Amino acid sequence: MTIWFATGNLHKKQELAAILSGHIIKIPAENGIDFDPEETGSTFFENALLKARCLYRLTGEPVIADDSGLCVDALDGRPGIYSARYGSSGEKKLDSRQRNRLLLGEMEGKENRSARFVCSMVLLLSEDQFYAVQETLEGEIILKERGGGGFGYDPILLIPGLDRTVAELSEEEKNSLSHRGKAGKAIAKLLES
Ligand code: ITT
Repeated sequence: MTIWFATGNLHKKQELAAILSGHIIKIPAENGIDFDPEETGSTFFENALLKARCLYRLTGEPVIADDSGLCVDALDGRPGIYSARYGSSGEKKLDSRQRNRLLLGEMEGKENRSARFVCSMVLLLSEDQFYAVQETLEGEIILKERGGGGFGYDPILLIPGLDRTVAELSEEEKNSLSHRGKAGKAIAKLLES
């Protein structure tokens, strides 16, 4: 099946394409579609549905959308749905490394290091027919970045049972336990049924 993925994030595309390997995953940027909807929702789910609907209106074909982020307990769940924009304002845009440094700075001296990645994923089959799943990957904010794999906040989330950060996992290992991997597998099952 050919499915659109409502994302501009190539890392997300690579991860999801590995899970939905029996399907063709198309993204707007690789198909000449200008796609950058304003994420105005107040939850991961609202933003995922908003992105899915926006691309469905442009393509008229089944769409998957993912809204995800890092929720840190000691920061009352921040950066949460604002993870991609954390520390940015107006012209000032931070890259991943700068965002990680900013977050480690905010976490200085905090005893409670618990945090999780959250991924809300929507499979939209037509304007009013969709399936939604939300998954997490539990971990702890490490003191200093570690690892060169993955993307975004992966170098600062430690998986305590493995004593490795998400950036120290192979792509297969990350997909086997990550928020996006688990959500993607649930969507894959739906597509098979
Ligand atoms: P799209 O909206 O185009 O899909 P995006 O990167 O802006 O791409 P989000 O709005 O969902 O996606 O923001 C998610 C941010 O949360 C992302 O930019 C990363 O900073 C972070 N994030 C999400 N999943 C992650 C993962 O698996 N590993 C590391 N960081 C992740």
